[in-house]
Amino acid sequence: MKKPVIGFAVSHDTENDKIFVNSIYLRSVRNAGGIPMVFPMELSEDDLRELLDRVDGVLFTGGDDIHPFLYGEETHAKCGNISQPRDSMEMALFPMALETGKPIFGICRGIQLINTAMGGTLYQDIPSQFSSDISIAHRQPFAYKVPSHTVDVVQDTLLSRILGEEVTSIAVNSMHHQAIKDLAPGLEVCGYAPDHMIEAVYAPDYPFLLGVQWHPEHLASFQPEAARLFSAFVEACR
Ligand SMILES: [Mn+2]
Repeated sequence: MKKPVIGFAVSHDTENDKIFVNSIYLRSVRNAGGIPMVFPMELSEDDLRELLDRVDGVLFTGGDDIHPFLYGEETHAKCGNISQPRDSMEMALFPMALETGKPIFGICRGIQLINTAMGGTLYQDIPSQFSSDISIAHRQPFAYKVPSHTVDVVQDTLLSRILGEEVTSIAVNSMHHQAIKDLAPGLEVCGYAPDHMIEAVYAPDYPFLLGVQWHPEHLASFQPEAARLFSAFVEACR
């Protein structure tokens, strides 16, 4: 059987003007049966469309913050670094991919990109903008491969179908200082942290569109739930 090719929207090291992707993302897709292909930035719309034609699905990876102008806000004092070339490439790629109906998977910044591109907003800095009775470390103080908080899986959603309806909670890692504030129209929540932070979203009216706020690529080699996210995505790309 032909293997699905997955197009990767990757990071931009703005200081040295280099693009890069953590190999563990590529490994997770390879282990799930896909062939990863890295998309460059600064492409014309026509070239981006050409490239999109040649892949079976798109994965938006983690990375720097998204420019707050893209969701109609001024830059908060605690907002982090942004990359205009990355932002414009992804903001052009996302609606294009959506038009094709091809599977879309967003991880960390990826879920935030999906929400922004569909018209939602973000907390620019969780510690100063989000409060809850329960204290959850969304920027965990230990290694990525060690889960740090749980996510409640909303039943009868894409996430619950991927994990199996018997799975009501999963342990995830957490390395984000931004998160979804106002959910975009067309998206629904399929996972919440115990402090009610949105940790996973999907689009009920789209074949396969999943965003997760954690980093399953660091868990997929030993946690079946994390591996299942990649295999479900790659399967959807077949
Ligand atoms: Mn989190």
